[in-house]
Amino acid sequence: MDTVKNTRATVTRRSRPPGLAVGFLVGLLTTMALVAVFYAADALVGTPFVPFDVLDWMARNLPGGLLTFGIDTVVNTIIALNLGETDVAAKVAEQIIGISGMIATGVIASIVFFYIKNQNDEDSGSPLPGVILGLVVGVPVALLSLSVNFTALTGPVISTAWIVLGFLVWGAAINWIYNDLAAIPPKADESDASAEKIDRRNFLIRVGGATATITVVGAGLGAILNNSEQPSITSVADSGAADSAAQPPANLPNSSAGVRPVPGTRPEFTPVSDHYRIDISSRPPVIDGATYSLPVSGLVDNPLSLSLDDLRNNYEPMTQYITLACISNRVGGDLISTQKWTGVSMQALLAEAGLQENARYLRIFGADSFDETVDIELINQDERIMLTYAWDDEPLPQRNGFPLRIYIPDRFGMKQPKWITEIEVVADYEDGYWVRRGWDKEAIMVTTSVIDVVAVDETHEEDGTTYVPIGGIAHAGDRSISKVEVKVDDGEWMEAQLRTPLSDKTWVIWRYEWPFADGSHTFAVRAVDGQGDPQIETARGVRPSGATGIFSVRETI
Ligand SMILES: Nc1nc2c(c(=O)[nH]1)N[C@H]1C(S)=C(S)[C@@H](COP(=O)(O)O)O[C@H]1N2
Ligand SMILES: [Mo]
Repeated sequence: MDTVKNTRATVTRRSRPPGLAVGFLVGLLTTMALVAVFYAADALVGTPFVPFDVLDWMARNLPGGLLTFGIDTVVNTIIALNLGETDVAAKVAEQIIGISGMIATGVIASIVFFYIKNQNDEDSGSPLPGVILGLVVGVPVALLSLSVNFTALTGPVISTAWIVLGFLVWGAAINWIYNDLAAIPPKADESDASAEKIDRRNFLIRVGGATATITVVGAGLGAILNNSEQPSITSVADSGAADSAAQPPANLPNSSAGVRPVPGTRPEFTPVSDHYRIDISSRPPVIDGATYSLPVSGLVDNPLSLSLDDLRNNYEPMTQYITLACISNRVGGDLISTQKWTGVSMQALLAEAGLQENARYLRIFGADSFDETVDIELINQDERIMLTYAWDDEPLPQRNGFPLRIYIPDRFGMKQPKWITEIEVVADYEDGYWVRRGWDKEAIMVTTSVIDVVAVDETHEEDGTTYVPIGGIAHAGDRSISKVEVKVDDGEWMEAQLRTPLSDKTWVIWRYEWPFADGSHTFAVRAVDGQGDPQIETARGVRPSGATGIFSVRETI
């Protein structure tokens, strides 16, 4: 046995070692196969899908600025390429980044491995270097997955073992491929030099075929399983809400409002399934509502443990029409939606828990390791702050925070945790998840207005003039909207009509009848909030306090 190995080693030394380009190729092929196997196993039995964990770990641990830069780049690309809704496309893009990141890691590790093996010609073809490669990459990745993954169905031991095993096989395969490549016997004369090349090439083609088969079968299997599972996941989560989603509720509080939305304006009430979704994880947490209970602990006289039924039955329900927006929403962006929220006033909950004298803040934790801090003073002043359990009279959808999320008027979404698992009453302030990453501590909603449509199909005549209705929304947190004005080209700012909104916390639908003139025009809009403060006209990016600036659109009519 020893003799054989030595012979191979001797041969290896004399042969030209496989180049780093081959290391690249082998890394690419084997890592893609590994990703596919992880993907299929995830779909099959719910083991962690490593690339998403790596991404989620990066999201939580990279400096906030860097991460935001990454997200911004993705969102910019989506907007530039018109790839559809920002939230959906951003999630897909994040997942692609995660998968590419894992493949890049595997490729780099493989190149380094080829390099080290090439330097070290005493190597005997033993499996040990492959094991080392697998452990060096696999163990850190397994630990990282352990620290962020909360959606795997397998427990920590099996999950970790599975990831390490996957990387061990991957490392062993790279090592084996290297050794076989290096051992392909050199031929003495010139004409055979090309024969060697062909041998190696043939070998690589076989390796390529094998890994490609694993990749395609794994990815295909995973995709089929995931697709067939999708409906059951959403039906558990949305539990019937989807049915009512297509139609807005019949009895909206402003159904008698005189000013009608211009056709083409976004729906005044966002169907539940169309509500935007932004959160820090590749996959939203899944929480079992039947066994769920919410601990309210810390500086309280009566620590609480509240089931969903407790919240629904033992407290006065409170319903509010609310427009929620993400602080990352651009001027005119789609990360803003309007829903009917139902829950329990935080004032009632805190009264029941009995605050101790030094109680100042609530630390609120989400199942995805998200957290925020709410000032108790703010709650004392504002009974509208509520623990929300329903949207549109149905349990919260899974992706929007089932079973519980908080509502805080006038604040961007980043201040309002979803999937709440714990509320702790504390004495000292602590920055929340996005605040620690450089975003605004208060995150007060910025006054904004948008043109949704210049309705050239809806013209009407009056006294010989043709009017084109222009429509859109304006929003200012809970400050309501007192005025919207539209400007065409270099004309005057002209006042639009305001439709009675669903509530003083929702956006306002507006319309303006524009005396038609053909050609190419620029339409702009601006709003004033209910306190008389005009929206900020200076263009400013989303970070750290939300985007400002005038929305405008150019149209040729
Ligand atoms: N637990 C948790 N809560 C969260 C987040 C999150 O990532 N995790 N994201 C926040 C942000 S940034 C926004 S904009 C809103 C979005 O709520 P939605 O997805 O229901 O629209 O949730 C907030 N609450
Ligand atoms: Mo957000």
